Amino acid sequence: MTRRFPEGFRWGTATAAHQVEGNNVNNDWWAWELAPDTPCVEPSGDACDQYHRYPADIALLAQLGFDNYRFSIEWSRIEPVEGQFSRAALDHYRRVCATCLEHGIEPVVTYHHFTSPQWLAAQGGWHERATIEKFVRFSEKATEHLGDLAGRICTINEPNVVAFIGYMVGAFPPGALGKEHWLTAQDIMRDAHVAATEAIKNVAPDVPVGLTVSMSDYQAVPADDDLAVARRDRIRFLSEDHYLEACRDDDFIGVQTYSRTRIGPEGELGPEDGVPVLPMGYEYYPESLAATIRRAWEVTEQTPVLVTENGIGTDDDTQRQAYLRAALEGVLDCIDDGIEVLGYTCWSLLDNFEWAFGYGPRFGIVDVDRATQLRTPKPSAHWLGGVARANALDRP
Ligand code: GCO
Repeated sequence: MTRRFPEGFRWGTATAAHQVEGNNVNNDWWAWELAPDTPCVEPSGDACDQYHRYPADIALLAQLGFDNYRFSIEWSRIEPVEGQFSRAALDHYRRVCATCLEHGIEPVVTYHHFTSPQWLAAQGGWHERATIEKFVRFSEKATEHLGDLAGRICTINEPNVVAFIGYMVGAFPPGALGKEHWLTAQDIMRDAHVAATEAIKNVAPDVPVGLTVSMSDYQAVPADDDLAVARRDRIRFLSEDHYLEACRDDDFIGVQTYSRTRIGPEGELGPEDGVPVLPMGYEYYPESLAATIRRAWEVTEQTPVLVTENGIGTDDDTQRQAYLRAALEGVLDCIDDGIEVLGYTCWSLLDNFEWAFGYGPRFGIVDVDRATQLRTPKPSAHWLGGVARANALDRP
């Protein structure tokens, strides 16, 4: 049996500047990786050297069968010193967009994916309200330069992760500063998204603009326990709805999902016995994608959904393919139920720098040899590219 995706459904993969470009020496993450007391296992170094190798990566993506590429532009390269914009860096990203278009690929450009210029971090970063106007100014500049080539723009990637993992957990910069700073950063990032969207629209009214949110299938355990349900709803509000509710008028909402989170009356429960656990520490749970698409659609009051990230970090590519297949079955179920899903983006094109985890977890559908930078598509890349080309999922 074959299940078809709607006509015009987009198929892509995603990467982020700092995870693939290499030598982003001017941002807060570079400093964080090299600082002595952070949980980072290794520095990003050359990463995948994509700053130089993007033409071959984009050609490979097209050859595999995809028509979307989600990547981010590096603020610290474009504005290395406050107020000084690098024409050369902007031209670089213009060439990246142009190369995508030459290969029939729509560029989906993210303006902020976890990294901020060191000068911004020194001024307080995302817990300072003044950051909003700086991000707006950067967004305007970027859009003036790239807006005519961008197919779609994502303002901020996973603000909920930047705020929580940065300010509460302390695994991301600036390091744990406590609850008050976390909640302040949440508000500022949400407001920055709203302000940047308006600024981008003023420059490029026709380019769809949205936010990407890290989502989890939050489950109360037991499902009918009032305390567990209340706890789950509170966590879900703080980490997801806070943003989703601000995206009701957006052109799309970017859903990024990897697993589920089980919440009991006392708090988070961790993996269930018998469910495989991935190297990232969470469960193999492909059903989470459909659950989060449904929630995003509901909470945003029907903002069209673009899956902007989904996948797993694993050394077992057969497991990855099974995960992607199951997740895509869920996407089809959502579409059957009338939810507008615009496309699917796999995280990631390349094995890359997984933040504090370093190069251990392998999310790529393309293997990267760390010594030679040689790219080798894994079987899952050929398989997913084939699904993209057919715009359909064959059931074995
Ligand atoms: C994310 C991130 C990626 C991660 C991916 C895998 O937005 O969380 O966008 O940078 O690498 O999620 O953990």
